[in-house]
Amino acid sequence: MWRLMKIKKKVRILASFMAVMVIIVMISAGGCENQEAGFKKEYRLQVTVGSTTYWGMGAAKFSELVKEKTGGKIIVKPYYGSQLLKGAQLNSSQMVATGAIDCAFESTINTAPVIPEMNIFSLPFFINTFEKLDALENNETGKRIFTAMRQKGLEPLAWGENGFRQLTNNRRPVLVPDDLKGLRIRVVGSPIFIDIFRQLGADPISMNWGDAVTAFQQGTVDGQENPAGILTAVQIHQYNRYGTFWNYLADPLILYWNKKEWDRFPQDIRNGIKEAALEASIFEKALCRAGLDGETSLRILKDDFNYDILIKDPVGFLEENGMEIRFLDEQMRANFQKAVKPVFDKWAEKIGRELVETAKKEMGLKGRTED
Ligand code: X2X
Repeated sequence: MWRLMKIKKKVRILASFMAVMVIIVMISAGGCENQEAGFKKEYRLQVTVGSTTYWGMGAAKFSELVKEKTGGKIIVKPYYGSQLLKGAQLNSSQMVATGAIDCAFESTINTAPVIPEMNIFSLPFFINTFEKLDALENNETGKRIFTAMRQKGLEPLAWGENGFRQLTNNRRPVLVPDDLKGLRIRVVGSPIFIDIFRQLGADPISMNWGDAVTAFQQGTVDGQENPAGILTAVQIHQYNRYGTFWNYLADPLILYWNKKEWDRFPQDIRNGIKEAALEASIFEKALCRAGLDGETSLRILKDDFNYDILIKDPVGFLEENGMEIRFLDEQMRANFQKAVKPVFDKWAEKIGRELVETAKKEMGLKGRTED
């Protein structure tokens, strides 16, 4: 009798142990994979900046559209503020290339460590209008960059935009190169940025974006350079009074995916994600250009996305908040261009003269030189 009870107890313990094991196996299977087709429960999207920036809003749009266009099979979750990289934005492309992160909505500046060709957008005083930028993205220059990405394990899906980068500071108006002398300017830790600002006589301080915002707040730098959409989102007028809108270089974004993972997706899933990327990037670009390209982007937002953007005139917004914004005319731009020419030449060499020449042709600069 005693023996029988002992056996029954053992069986009960064993049965509950097995039940727990079955539950654990079921949870972990459901937790990692969408069982039906072997998809992950979530694909992680690296985003450098916060969710309230246009760039961040573009990431959210992409996530929403991917879910819709893949019938809920693929869930992309944006991780803002470079959380997945503990702030180290320049590691982004390497992490996606190795598959540690699935995908990114990333600046060409932050992707340049893996794809040096992307420095073409950071050549100082080279690309300065939306038309020229579009011409590069949509032609041979853009194709060559996409090919280089595939060779390094990154599948490009669509061009987005951060915008033309503008200078702000809390010391004085910057209208000629000499005005930059001695100014402590926060820049991204990408070497071309250090070169440009050193050449212009400033004191460039490289730091990640997360630290940069703290540096503005604490006044440990005199200024920074970023596009209008970031400046309004971060309320730069609270820290910097002077703005120089000089379109000194372009900062496109690219939505990209780890190539190995991308190649394993079935065709219908790839089509769905690609469509989502193209649509989200049209929306995101229009947010970044709104009020800076006449009526064009404001109309796209209203007519195609039924979206009423809050800040319809970013320059006016910064001025209303106390900033003094200056635009550089052709002659003033030419002065900076001349001052920074050694850096242009050094980096044109690194990028590859041929690609730079292709870009010049595509921008209609044929027969003219940059200096
Ligand atoms: O760090 C910056 O300045 C930012 C947010 O613009 C980029 O990621 C390039």
